[in-house]
Amino acid sequence: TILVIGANGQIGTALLPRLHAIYGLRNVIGADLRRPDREQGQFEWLDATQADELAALVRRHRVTQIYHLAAILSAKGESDPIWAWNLNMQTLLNVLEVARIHQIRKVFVPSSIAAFGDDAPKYETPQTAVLDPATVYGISKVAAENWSLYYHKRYGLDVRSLRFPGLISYQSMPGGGTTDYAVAIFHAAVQGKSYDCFLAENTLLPMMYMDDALRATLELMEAPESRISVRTSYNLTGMSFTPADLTASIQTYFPEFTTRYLPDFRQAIADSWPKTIDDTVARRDWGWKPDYDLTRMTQEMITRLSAVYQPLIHTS
Ligand code: VAH
Repeated sequence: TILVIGANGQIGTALLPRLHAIYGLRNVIGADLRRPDREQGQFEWLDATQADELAALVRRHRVTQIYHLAAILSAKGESDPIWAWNLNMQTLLNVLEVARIHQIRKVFVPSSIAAFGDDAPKYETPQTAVLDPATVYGISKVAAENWSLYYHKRYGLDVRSLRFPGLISYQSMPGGGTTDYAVAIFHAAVQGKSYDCFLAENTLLPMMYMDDALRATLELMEAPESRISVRTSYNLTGMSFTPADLTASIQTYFPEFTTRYLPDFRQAIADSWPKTIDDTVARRDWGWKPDYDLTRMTQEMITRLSAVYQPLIHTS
């Protein structure tokens, strides 16, 4: 059985249907502390900070793989650093320890470009760099990378990881991420509203459409263990763009659409991150290649969200 912890988060919500298609509804368990917006297969309430609850669920469902997708993101984490650190780290350590004890075959633990700080090159940020993250979220991701490496080297645990860039998706509402402006902007545009962006118009950030992120995750998890040379976390990217680039792309569909730029505390978080990522190692080790560029992502997001917001045409 495949267990998805954080099933109701941005990645979890989009990943579940993919796992159902591959493994079948009966072999996938979604677990979360938050209510699902809509039911997607088997669901279990789980507080992953409680090791005994996690162990009991793993035993009850004979779990063989774990996707650990629960975490407090960068912007939200800054509101209560110790709480965010404790939640991100306690859940991670519980996952690694339960996986070791129950001989879980494979574990996926996402990292983020938030693991990089000002001591890493901003352009074509390399796989190996000094990691001095500016946020609690980033600190917890660097710690997670090192704990994952430790459990692999000491116990042979097959734990795999990707440093996701900003992820854009239509399946869930924008959350506490610094890159979530790139999701919220589409919700505004398809409703005919303008958008107040919390980042400056020229803020260049690495981004990826969710379909690419899900495919990268599954391709990494299906790669032969002999191909995996990175046990902290692989650099990965789809594209890089600025809020101005994204606004211009949206305006090809909604010419009247406008964005106002009102940077807030999240600007400093974004400025500490890479602007473009070098993901050569992922391409070399397991054949990574993105499918979505800004044009294709914009088309997909507008099509999908228009269907959500388009009031049903009443025939009566
Ligand atoms: C965030 N979406 O903004 C997440 C991600 C690189 C960004 O880590 O916190």
